[in-house]
Amino acid sequence: MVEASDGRRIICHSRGKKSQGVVGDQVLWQASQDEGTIEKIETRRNLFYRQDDIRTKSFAANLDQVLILLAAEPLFSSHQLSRALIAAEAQAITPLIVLNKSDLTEPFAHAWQKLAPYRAMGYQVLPVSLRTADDSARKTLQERLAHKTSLVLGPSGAGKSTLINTFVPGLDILTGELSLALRAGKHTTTSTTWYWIDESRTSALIDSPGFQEFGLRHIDPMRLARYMPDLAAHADHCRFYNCSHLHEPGCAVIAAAQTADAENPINADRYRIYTELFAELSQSRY
Ligand SMILES: Nc1nc2c(ncn2[C@@H]2O[C@H](COP(=O)(O)OP(=O)(O)O)[C@@H](O)[C@H]2O)c(=O)[nH]1
Ligand SMILES: [Mg+2]
Ligand SMILES: [Zn+2]
Repeated sequence: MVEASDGRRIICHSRGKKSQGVVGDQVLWQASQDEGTIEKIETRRNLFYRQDDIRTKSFAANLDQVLILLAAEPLFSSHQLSRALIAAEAQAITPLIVLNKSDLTEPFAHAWQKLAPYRAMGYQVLPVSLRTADDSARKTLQERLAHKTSLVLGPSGAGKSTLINTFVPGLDILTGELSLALRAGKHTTTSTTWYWIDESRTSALIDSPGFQEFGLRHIDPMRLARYMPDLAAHADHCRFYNCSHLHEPGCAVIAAAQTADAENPINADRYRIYTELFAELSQSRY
């Protein structure tokens, strides 16, 4: 689907057999009766994708930020969150973490605390309650989305559909569809959709499934630490320039992970995530 400069949307076919275009691409296209042909895909500013053992799955191109939507309930996984953050860092795309369901007081306090290491390593975390009238938080979020293209990622039940409904006037997509889909034994949607959230069409949200299996096979394990800001802050001080931060003597990352009260400590959970990912990414290299 191509959107023309006047806002019309046209079904377009690619020249080759396989479609190379992804959501967010800028293309040159040519009309042919009521449909069209994609002639050229312009050079991408960035491409956000995941990769498992067999395939590469592109989420979207030309992004300004990745909005990682988490919720107080169901409680998010730090491992999954870290994977998404690493993928964003690897493409130099700014992540924005949004923690939804602040109306659920106790679970929210717990989730907020669980995000403390992420705030300490420099990530912004915005608290919101998308379902209730939480106008100031919503306004802050709206400001952060203005004049940007944001890819929305998050586990099922976090409130992605609610977010889109909140910001897209007149839209009413199904929320809470996970439980329904599971009951019917169906898979949830696999398509990626672009939504303008303002009339001037300068701010967009991209809704995309795929947070659950976030393959990072494209990342060299020896570069992993530099995509984890809490580890990266120490990695320059290791004795060896090619330190894996797993067992080397004089490793500043291990030292920081072992010192609970250091100025920039590495949370035990995060170091464990690092070692798990390092093992996973080393294994899958040929
Ligand atoms: N308590 C509470 N529930 C919410 C909030 N936002 C969304 N929900 C509910 O959480 C469930 C999952 O939301 P949905 O938007 O479908 O999540 P998705 O799976 O990420 O698309 C739905 O029942 C929503 O009504 C919120 O701010 N507070
Ligand atoms: Mg949904
Ligand atoms: Zn080291």
